[in-house]
Amino acid sequence: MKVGEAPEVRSGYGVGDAAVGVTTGLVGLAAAEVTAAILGNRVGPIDAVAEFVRDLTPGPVVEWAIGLLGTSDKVIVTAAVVVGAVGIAALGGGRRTGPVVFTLLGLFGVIAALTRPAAEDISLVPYLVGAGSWLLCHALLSRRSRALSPEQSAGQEGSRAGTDRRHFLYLLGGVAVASVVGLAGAQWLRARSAVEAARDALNLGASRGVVPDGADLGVPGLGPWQVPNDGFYRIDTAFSVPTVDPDRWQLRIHGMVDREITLSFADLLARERTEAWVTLCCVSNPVGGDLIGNAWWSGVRIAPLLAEAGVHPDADAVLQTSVDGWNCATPIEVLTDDRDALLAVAMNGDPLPIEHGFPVRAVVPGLYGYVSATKWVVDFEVGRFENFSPYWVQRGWAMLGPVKTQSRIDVPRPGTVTAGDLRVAGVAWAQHTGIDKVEVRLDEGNWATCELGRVPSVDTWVQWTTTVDCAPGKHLLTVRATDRTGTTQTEEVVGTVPDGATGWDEVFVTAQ
Ligand SMILES: Nc1nc2c(c(=O)[nH]1)N[C@H]1C(S)=C(S)[C@@H](COP(=O)(O)O)O[C@H]1N2
Ligand SMILES: [Mo]
Repeated sequence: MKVGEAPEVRSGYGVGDAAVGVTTGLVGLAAAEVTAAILGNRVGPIDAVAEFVRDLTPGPVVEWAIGLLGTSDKVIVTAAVVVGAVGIAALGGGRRTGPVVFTLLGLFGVIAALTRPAAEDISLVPYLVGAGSWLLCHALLSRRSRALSPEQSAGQEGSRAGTDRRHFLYLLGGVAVASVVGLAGAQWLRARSAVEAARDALNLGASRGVVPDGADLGVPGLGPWQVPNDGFYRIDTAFSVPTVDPDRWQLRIHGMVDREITLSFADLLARERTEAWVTLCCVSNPVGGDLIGNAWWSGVRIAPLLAEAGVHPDADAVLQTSVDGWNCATPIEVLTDDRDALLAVAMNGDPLPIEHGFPVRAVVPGLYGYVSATKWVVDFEVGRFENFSPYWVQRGWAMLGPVKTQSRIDVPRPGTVTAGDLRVAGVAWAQHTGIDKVEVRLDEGNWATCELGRVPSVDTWVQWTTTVDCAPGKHLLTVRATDRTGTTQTEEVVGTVPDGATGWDEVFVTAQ
């Protein structure tokens, strides 16, 4: 033993030891946080320590810090606890220092947990897992580190010892990175479950939406006229879905206005509520595609809010920004005319699903989502199109995105059908213009006018159906819609970039 200890005494506490300490520190923190997140503990070890430290800090200092950090306080405090713990852990890489440092850190965590006001709700399992990981990881890494120390490998061939030491550093780096990923994952999981709990606790008093008589034709194979939330298409650029606490949500309306307005979620809920059927669709929807859905939205009309703010006469656009930085520009005109352009809080009677923009998103009838339907919306800047460069416009899409009149065949699916009377059905849409007529033709035959479902307004899609006489053999079914301006959708095939696809939807069938 004496011989083994000698090098540590001679070389003192080196960078290698500190690296072992830091890596060990991260491993234990990550293990504890991941355990707490999986167990669904509301307060994790990092939060408990942050609160403990806060309670030990003089009140004025805490107030000063909150004022300084503002709304990013949570992230900064979490980072500060991690940095603090890892800083102390850096002293624990040595063979003698390790057990002392990590036992003390573990005890500190447990004391923090036990002194929380809701201590009985806090499980100590994460702390045990964390401290256990610390001691185990320290034992493994410090032994390996000592074996590779210059003194120990003095007898070995130089290059061999160098390679081993390099591999050990890679190992430390890899473990540290994995731990940081684990920590981030745990924080995300916790934020997500906190927001889910807040969402579950909300009672918005939104109605569920009664499907108008005759809107849903009930044709087998044709999807429902009202699309349920869990079947609604989803498009966004978010790698991890933003989790916004409704109590902290704010919308700021500013820019070319007489009076800046900042609304809280409670402010929004206190305003007059509007509910409407609105069909939302994506500019990236190819002809025949399914990036479209129809729902019952409950929210607050945007027009009166803009009127209160006092939009300057020379402003022509609102730059809407999401909490995740995504943005889009919407014409003032469509936000202030008589259509139901909403800040929606509920979708089909439930608070917005997190994926669909909880707690607040915009819904604007008649425009593609990429220029109007901002999820997790937090900012409205009133201004001019010429000064805005929104997310998708930067990437080659058009500044203006009115929905193009379209129709889709859903029944039959391509393939084999029974010869004779063939049921054909689908949907057509021209939001805020309305569908006047849908026609179907078999091969190069005459266009047959279809039966249309009833709709509550011009803002939703329309179901349509008809039967065609289908002789045995191969056939092509084609659909086209005419909107209420009398315009029949163009046969010209164009792709989705820059402002939406055109062309007629077709289905090949073989009748037997
Ligand atoms: N924050 C944010 N909002 C967004 C997007 C986005 O990427 N980020 N995508 C838009 C696009 S392109 C569409 S088509 C609609 C889709 O809404 P949904 O996912 O609820 O169907 O959201 C819009 N709102
Ligand atoms: Mo979209």
